[in-house]
Amino acid sequence: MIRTVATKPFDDQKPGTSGLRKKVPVFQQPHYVENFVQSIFDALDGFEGKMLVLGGDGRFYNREVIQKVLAIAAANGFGKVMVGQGGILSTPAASNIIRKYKAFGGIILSASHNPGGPKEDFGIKYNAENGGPAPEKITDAIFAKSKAISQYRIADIGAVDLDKVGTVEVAGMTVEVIDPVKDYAELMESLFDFDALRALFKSGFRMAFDSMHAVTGPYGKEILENRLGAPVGTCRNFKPLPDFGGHHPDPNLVHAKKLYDDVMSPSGPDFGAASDGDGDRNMIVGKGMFVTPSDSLAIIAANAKLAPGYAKGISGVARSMPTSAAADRVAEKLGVGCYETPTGWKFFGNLLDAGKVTLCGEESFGTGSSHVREKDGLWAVLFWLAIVAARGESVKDIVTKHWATYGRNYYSRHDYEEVESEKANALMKDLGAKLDSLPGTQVRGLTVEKADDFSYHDPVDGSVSEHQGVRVMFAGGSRVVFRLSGTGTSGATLRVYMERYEADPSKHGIDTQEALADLIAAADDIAGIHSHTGRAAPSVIT
Ligand code: VG1
Ligand code: CO
Repeated sequence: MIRTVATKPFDDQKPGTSGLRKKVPVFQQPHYVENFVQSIFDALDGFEGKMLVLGGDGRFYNREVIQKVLAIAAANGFGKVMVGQGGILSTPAASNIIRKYKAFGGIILSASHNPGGPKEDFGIKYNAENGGPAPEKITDAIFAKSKAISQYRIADIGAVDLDKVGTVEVAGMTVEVIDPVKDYAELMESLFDFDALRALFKSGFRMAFDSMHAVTGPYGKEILENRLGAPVGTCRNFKPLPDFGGHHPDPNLVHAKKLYDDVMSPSGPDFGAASDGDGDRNMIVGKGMFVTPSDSLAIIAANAKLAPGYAKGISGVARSMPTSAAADRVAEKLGVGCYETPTGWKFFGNLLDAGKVTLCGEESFGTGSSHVREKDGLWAVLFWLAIVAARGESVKDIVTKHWATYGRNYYSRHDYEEVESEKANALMKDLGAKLDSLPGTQVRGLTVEKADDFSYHDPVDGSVSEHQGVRVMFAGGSRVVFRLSGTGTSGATLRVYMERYEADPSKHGIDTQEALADLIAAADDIAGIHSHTGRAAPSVIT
């Protein structure tokens, strides 16, 4: 039976950088999930009888919301929903399923790298038929619908058994429960030379892959240990848990510190990698060398031909604005296009669809390619393994040689988390007001050349996205970028990104924070971080 339920709008259902993210208790309010899911469907046209892909990162409340989405999709006239077994699909796997089986779109349940649990974070995101996060046009329409909603449609379908692979009919709609790993593993096998990777592990190469108790556990086990023959034990924390074992499933030097320390220890593995809650981020560590995500993009671009899926070369590279310009130098040398987009993977979709770029990356541990329309953690790990296998060199050698060829972009991001929203907004407002007066001034010995608020003109559809971050550029190519996070769920997070280019190889061994000390000080002088927020130091440095 299909019911129409009267409801009232919530005023806070505006999707952020990557979908709607809130604390679990917010989602648990009566009608909250139903309103948002109905608003998604209300913003779309022509899905009658078509297929929806559905899955999540397995965090707390995942199963409940899967059941709700199934019931609302049935009532709204979808013909079929393909759902990952146990309600599980990593974000890149979901993107692949949407593309491979030509679905109308997909709903991904995740708050990515944010903690999970009854009092922690949850999220809902809509991806379009290209497999990528809905563009702003759609997310704006969803928000508009959510502010005007008066009813939703839901079918009484009872609980669908999510644990049994197979097909069932509910309220005139087909639900197919699929193996969440199989299609993704096949895709990886089509891009990389698995024989070469098997040989690498056979030769005694040792790695550790930390899934941080999040969604990539089963993917890592199947691909690395089962298919590539990496020793059992290569995959750590591989059992997805609803609360990620109480940790932040965020692969960086703070939250994956143990992995980093293990790889750095002389008796530890040669190579370490980690992924986040929903499997789209990656961290790469070699012995004696942490690879910054910005460098990772550049190095993958420079070595792309070493993987069979990219043997013909790449058409171009795109990076988010705050990401370092390391990839730009590679694109220039290769003679391919290079694009700078706002933060968030949704801005890469048009460039990928138009064939303008093959590789994309963000400083926030996100790397990906045209194989799907999301960033892809395990893909990046396999790419690094492929490069190591083909070159027969260590990660450290690969990175230092890259710097010697292209120069090094020293890079760091400082996050000030859970700042009171009014204080963060005041900081950005004051900063915006002084932009015009900055060029020509001196700060800590640096001359400001240009200062602006980044706006993006999409070269494919002509759309414009404004206020995407304040950039202060200095003579010599250094810069500082300021923006507020669009994924946080409490207070505001100020992100400050610093970058300095160094061409001279004899100066490539400096500690990053030291190399950027003048820029770090200049950022505070310019934006008054300390005086506005009362914070003497960032909460997270990556
Ligand atoms: C952050 C990152 C951004 C990334 C986004 C989603 O956004 O900075 O680069 O695309 O998270 O990543 P923000 O607005 O908080 O800076 V994920 O792995 O959460 O899907
Ligand atoms: Co993520």
